[in-house]
Amino acid sequence: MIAESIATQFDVPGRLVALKPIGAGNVNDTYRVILRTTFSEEQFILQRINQAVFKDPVAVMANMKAVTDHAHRRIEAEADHADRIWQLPRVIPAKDGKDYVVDAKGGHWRALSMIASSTNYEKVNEPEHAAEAGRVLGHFQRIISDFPTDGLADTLPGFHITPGYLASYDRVIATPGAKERLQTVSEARRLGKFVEQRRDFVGILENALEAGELNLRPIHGDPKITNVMIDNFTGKGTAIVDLDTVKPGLVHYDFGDAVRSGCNPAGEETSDLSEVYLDLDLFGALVRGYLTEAREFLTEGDRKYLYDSVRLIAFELGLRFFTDYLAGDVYFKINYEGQNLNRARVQFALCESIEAREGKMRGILEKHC
Ligand code: GN1
Ligand code: MG
Repeated sequence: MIAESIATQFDVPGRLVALKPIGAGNVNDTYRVILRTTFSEEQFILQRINQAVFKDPVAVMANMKAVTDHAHRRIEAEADHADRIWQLPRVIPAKDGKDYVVDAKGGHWRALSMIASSTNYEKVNEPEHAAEAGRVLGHFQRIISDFPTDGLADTLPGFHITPGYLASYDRVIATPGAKERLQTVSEARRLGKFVEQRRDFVGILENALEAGELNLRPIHGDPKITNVMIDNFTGKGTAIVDLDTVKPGLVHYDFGDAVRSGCNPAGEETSDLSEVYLDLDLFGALVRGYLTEAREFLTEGDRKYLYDSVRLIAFELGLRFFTDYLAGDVYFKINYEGQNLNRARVQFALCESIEAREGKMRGILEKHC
């Protein structure tokens, strides 16, 4: 098996004893690798970068290496005053010194250190979990906030630029395959109307950026709840993982993504839309945790757009799933036919729930900001 021969090319001592696929993630292939020597066991994460999505995997690794080196230095420098041990994956070099291994087909693989004694969750039910998710995101953004954005490549052009996703949607709905799905599937037509009613809203963050109200900063890009590691012993957040979308962007993309994934108790994959809503208790807790760290670097302009970012990122992800369903599932991996349509239904239902709670959410933000 190809993953096994790749796993042994990284600079980790011991003999390979097992390699377990981890189902997580809609984009990359991920494995847990276990190696043993006479007296010790080493584990690490092995991933094949999806090159249909990340066209320049070498730049992805350069961003990841530069940002994690910087973040590890900041974590060390602050360690004596921290209320916990913060962790962050480390890029494990290959035996030839590179940060990746290339297989015979040109596929790029990387090895990352594991986060000790911790668990990630698909869903959030407890306000304290939401607070920790907010804290972990705020902490990560804070320790990378002084990393210069011109030191980072744009590894995924158009990522989180909602008007660009709307333009792709428009291209896709004009294709014969999409037309057929829209004709035959009534739920697809309903979602199509949902999109039409929100066309004017999609430019809200990009317009603010262009007007100089917001600024680009290094961001995580994908701080969904499954990427937040919770310490098994203390219950506190200890790390954020999945760093391949770290690049210049708006901190709002991150905040919106953390809220849309961390404050919907039903998670992303439910098929029961009646369970999907934005829980205000979870939201209050997440905002509290986030601002503990983010208060220090958020500007007046940033604060003004926090609510909109939540509505927008739920809408955007729904639009991305819906477009992919109509395009024939070419981007997000699926386990059953119609999964991307269902994922879109969930995010759009969440978006409606966010719209219905606008006043209350703005109130909570004002209280904490
Ligand atoms: C993808 O692969 P994964 O699960 O880490 C996607 C995110 C979405 C997320 C939704 C590069 O992330 O933008 O929010 O699915 N990543 C990319 O589950 O498109
Ligand atoms: Mg990801």
